[in-house]
Amino acid sequence: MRTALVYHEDMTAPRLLWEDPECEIERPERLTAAMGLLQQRGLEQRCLRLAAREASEAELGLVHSPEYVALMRGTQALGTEELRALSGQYDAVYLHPSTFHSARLAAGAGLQLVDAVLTGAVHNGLALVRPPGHHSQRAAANGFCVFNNVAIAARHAQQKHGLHRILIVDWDIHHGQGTQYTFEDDPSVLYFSWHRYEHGRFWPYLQESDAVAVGQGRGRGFTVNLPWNQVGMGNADYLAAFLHVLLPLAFEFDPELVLVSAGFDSAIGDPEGQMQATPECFAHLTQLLRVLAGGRVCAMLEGGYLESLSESVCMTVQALLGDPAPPLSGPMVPHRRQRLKSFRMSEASQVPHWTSLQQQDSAPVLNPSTRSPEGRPSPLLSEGPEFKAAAAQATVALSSLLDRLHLRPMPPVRTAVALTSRDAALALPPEVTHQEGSALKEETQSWASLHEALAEDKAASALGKVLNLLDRILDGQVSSGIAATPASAAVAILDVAIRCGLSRGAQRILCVAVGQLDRPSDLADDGRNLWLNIRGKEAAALSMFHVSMPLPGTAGGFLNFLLALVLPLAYSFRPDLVLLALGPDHGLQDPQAALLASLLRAPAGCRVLALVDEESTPQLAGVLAQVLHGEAPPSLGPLCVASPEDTQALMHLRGQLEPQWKMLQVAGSAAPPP
Ligand code: X5A
Ligand code: ZN
Repeated sequence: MRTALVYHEDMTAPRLLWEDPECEIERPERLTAAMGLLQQRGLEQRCLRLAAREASEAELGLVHSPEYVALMRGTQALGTEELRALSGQYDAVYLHPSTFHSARLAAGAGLQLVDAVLTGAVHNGLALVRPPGHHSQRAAANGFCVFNNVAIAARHAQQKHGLHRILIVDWDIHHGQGTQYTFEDDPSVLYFSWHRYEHGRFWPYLQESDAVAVGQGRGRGFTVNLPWNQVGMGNADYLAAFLHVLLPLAFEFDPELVLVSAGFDSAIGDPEGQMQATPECFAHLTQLLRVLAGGRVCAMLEGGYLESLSESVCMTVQALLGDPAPPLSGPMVPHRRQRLKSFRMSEASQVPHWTSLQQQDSAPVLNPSTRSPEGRPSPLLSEGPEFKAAAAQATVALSSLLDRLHLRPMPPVRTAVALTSRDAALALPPEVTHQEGSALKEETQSWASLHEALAEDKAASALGKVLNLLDRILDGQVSSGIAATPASAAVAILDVAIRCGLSRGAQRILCVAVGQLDRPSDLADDGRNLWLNIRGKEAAALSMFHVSMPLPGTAGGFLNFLLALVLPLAYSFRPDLVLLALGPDHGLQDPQAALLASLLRAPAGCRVLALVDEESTPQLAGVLAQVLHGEAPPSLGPLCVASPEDTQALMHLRGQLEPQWKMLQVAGSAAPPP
C-alpha cells in the first residue's frame, strides 16, 4: 500500500442549523459523495484506510491559542441560538454541536497522514476532512474553517519528526490567509497559494493576498501568492503556474515534505471559483508535486462545493497511487493578460529571494511599487481573438466531460520491459512485466531495406521488441515500456518507431532524444512529430517541430530546461505517445534521467516508451522502470545554480519558440509584453 486515505464518518455530522446563503454550500454530502465515488471507482480499496483520530488540545495548541481552543470546546454544549450568535462573530462560519469533535478529527487526520508518510508506512496520502482548515487563524474561525489542519500538520512534522523544510501548496480557489499568517515569518515553511482575487474584490478581500505579500522578517520570500484577477482560468493556466512559478522555487527550496491544501473549488463547475480547470488537471498537479520531496505528498481536503468535487478527488487519489493521468482537455493556451500581469508580479516580488528566478529573468521585471492598480474588473473573455476561441472551446458541458473520463480504460499492464542484459532484472520493481514478444521477422526485415543499420541480427531483434512494445502501448494493453537498443541502430529504431507509431493510430509523437542522436533526415516535418534533441550540438530551433539544445552543464540548468522548455513544449504539443531515447552518451545522472522520464509521463497519458542503450547500467533501467511504473523519482537534493551559458541557451530557444508554443509564454520571457 503506497497511499493512505484518512477519513472518519463523524466528520459528516456538522451542518448548518439556520438560514445562511453564504454557508449553505459547506454540506455533509461533500464528504459522502467523494467517498462514494472513490469506492465506486475501486480507488478506496487500493489505499491504506486509516480511521481519523482526534487531535489532542496540545496538538491544536501548535497553532491555536488555549483560549480559542477552550472557546471551541465550549460550543459542544450550546443551543442553536447561542451557536448562531457565536458564529456571527466570525466571517463566514457556522457552528454545530458536533463541530468541535469533527474539527478535532480533521486536524487529527492530518497528523495521522503525516505520521504515516514520515514513518514510511506509505508514500503519500489524502485526508478527506470537514471542516476545512486553511482560513482558520490562531484565535479565529474563518471561511468554514475551525482549526488549521494543514498548519497543525506542518508544525507537528517540524516538532515530532524534526523536518527543516516543508512546502505547503494551496490550490484551493480561496487564499489560505490563516496558513499565510501562521508561517509568514518562518523560512522553514514555504507557502504557495493561488486564489481568485479580482484585484481585491473577491472574498476574503485582503490586500495581503496580493503577490506583493512575500512574508516577513526571516520569512521574506517564503510566502508566494499568485492572485487570479479574472475568473475562467483553466488547465493551461494552472499548469503554467506550476511550471513557471511554483516548481522552480520548490526545487530550489528542496522540501522534505509537501503538504497540499487540496481545495477543489478551483475546478470547473464550482460556484465559488468560477474557474474552468477540469478534474484531470488535479491528477497532473499531483503528479508534478510527486517529483518533490521524494514523493512525500500529504493532501488534505479544503473547499470544493459541487459535482466536480468527487471527480477531482478521484483524480488526485489516482495520481497519488501512480496511475496514469488522463490527458488534459481543451486548448493548452494560458490566458495572456493573466500571464503577463500576475505571473510577472509574483515573480517580481520573489526575485530578490530566489536565485533560480534571478537568472531566468534577463528581461526587466515590473517593480511592484510601479504597478498601476486596475480600476475595472476584467470580465471573462475580454482577451484577444486567439483567446476567445480557446476559452469557448474549453467551455465543455460538465456532464459530458465527466462521462468521457470513465470511458478511457486503464491499460492492464502498467510497465513492460524488454531488456537484453539479464542482470537488469535485479533492479526492477516486482510488479513490472517482462515483455518476451517480438514483431514478425518479415516486418523487421522489411525495415532493413530502409536502414542499413537494421540488417544486423542484434539490431533486428531489438527492433522487433520495440515494435512489439509499441503495438501493445498503442492498443492499450500496456501503459509504458522500456527496451534496450544497440548504439549503432538507435536512430534507425527511433525512426521506424515514429513511422510505425504514426501509421498505427498515434496522432502526435513526441520524441526526446538525449545524446548525439540526429533526427532522421527524411522524417516528415508535418506537425505529427516533435523532435527534441537534448545534448545536440547547439541551441537551435530548426523548425517548430525540430529543436536541438545542448546538455546543460549544471543541475540547475537541466531543471530550468525541463520546467521552462521541455514540459511547456510537451504540454502544448499534446502527444499521445512519448519516445524517450537515452543514447550511449546521454550524459545524465540516474536521478536526472528518472526526473525526465517521470515528468514526461504526464503530457502523454503516461504512454512512454523509453529506449536505453544496451550497455546502460542495470541501475538506470531500474530507476526508469520505477518512475514509469508510477513511483516518485529520487529527490535531486540541493541544486547548483544554472551557469550563464545554460541560461543563455534556454532564453535563446524560448525566444525562438515562444510565438508558436503558447505554454512557453510567461513573465520574464524574451518576448516583450505588448
Ligand atoms: C475552505 C473554503 C470558503 C469560504 C467562502 C466564504 N472556504 N464566502 O473554501
Ligand atoms: Zn476554498
